Amino acid sequence: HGQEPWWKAATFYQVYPASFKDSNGDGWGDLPGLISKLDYLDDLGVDCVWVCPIFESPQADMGYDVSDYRKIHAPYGTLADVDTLVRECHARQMKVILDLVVNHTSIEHQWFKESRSSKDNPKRSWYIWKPPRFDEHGNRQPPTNWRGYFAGSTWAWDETTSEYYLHLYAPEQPDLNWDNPECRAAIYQETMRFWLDRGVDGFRIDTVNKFSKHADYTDAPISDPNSSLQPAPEMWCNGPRIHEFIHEMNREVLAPYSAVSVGELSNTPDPQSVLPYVSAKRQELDMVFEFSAIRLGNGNLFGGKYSYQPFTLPTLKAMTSKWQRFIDGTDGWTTVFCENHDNGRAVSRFGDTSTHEFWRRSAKTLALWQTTMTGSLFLYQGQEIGMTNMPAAWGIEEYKDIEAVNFYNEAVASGDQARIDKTKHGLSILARDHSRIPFQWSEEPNAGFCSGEASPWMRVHDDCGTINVEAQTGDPESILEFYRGMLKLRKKHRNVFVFGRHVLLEPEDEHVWIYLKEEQGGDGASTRKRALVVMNFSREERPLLDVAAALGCEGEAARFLVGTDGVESKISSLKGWEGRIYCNF
Ligand code: TEU
Repeated sequence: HGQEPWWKAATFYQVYPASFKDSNGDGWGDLPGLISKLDYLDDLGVDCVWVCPIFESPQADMGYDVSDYRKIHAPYGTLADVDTLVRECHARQMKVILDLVVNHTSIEHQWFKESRSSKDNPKRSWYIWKPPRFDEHGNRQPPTNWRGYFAGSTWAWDETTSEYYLHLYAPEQPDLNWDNPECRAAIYQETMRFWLDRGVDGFRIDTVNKFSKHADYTDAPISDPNSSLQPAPEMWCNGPRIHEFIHEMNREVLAPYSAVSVGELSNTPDPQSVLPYVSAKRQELDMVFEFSAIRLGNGNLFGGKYSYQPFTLPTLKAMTSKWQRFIDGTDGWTTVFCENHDNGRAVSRFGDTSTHEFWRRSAKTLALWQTTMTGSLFLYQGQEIGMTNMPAAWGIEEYKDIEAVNFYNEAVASGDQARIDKTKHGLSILARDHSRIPFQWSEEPNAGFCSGEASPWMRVHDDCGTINVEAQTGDPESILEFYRGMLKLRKKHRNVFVFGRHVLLEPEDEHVWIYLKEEQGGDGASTRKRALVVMNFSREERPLLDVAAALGCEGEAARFLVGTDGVESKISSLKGWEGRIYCNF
């Protein structure tokens, strides 16, 4: 795979800048803080840093509401700090990508201020405006019955011109109208070329499949008879012109700069609809995040999101395999991840935090899972030390995210205690807040995230005295050192782990997860390199299958490669939450 682009075998690391490292004692992470930790990321084995939105923003949705794409939100630092970040990353042979949020802007963006000022403003059609409807009593109603992602209607009434504007997320996040060519040109120029000219290497593109809306703006079918608002993702996901827009963006900006692109693509469970985005010959995106596996446990889309749905290991395996295999035999590419800033912590959701020992073992097994999968690997800050969800004992006031707050308030407004309890329970597992609390650097006050005198913008985890970078550095048993080793191993055997074919074995086993990774091409099936990944996703000891037979080789040739317990275990059973890799090379 010598000719493969750099981003395929790369390890990406997502930084949530508000919570990574505060350098000036205001309790809010910043760019100088991030820069001071680049050696840490370099030592871990990171090749590319993805920084979540740092642009000027009123922070209605943590910077996913941008009021000026060419300015930095002051608490993060300055443009000069971004230049330093780019330089310091490149000096370490690391790349850096920014978050591109162009489905919507903030209501404070100049474009929107102009657009809302009058119906004949030149930027009026840069956003999506519609007249009201009226019910039989003559009451004003929004143009459609659509429910937005953060609860409530997707339409906000604007007095100035007596029309509604569309917002799929918060009312503070009006949707841009991609059908307007001047608007698209401004996006390419001001939000993309501006940063590429400053040396950034590409973008994670927010909500990339929602730029083209279905033009008819009709009501969504009733799926929730108890509500006047209905989920309507089919009205705005993968719309009629989406591939035209993404291809244009590629031709206009991404390709000329050789910029890497990873699109965030939700509500698209059908592989046939995902492939066109990532098929190389179509020249759209390099790769996308698909969320079926990471969304397990979420209730149905929209209103029911925080009604927790337990799931089994076979379901997780099936989801994983589906999205490992969907590029087989195509020219597409995929991503590997189990955490981000929009989901609860993986060890709390897919692992076991009931005891210290199970926490450590299961976090390492999750590491084994992630680092042996096909695609570009994305780690989320804190995953490498096994950071967990916020403690169950914390009150609802510790949840700061607009989505969590709105869903909770909606439940409270219903007056239905069962619904309130259900929502609280769901939030305790799934809320976006869990991944947004301060990073745990050390056992110092405020976990070393900010100075002891400062008050961090979110509460620091009670467990930061034991779960932190300092405690794990150099400890051969630690999650952090395990990640470090696995990231090296993944690259060393990239033909197997990064580029190999994934084959699921024993799909119905409720406790043990087993898959083969097989090098593609080569001289023939018998000499092809193969690895067998076996992971016990339960607390109890489980029998190990016949490894040599599963690898398709004679007993002598099956070799132990690595395991979560470190040294080779001769025991023919797996301890609770133990994982191992065997191979034929
Ligand atoms: O998220 C887009 C999105 O649709 C979901 O994945 C999101 O997590 C939400 O919880 C759905 O209920 C992206 C960003 O990752 C997210 O942080 C932003 O809030 C959102 O876009 C709006 O910009």
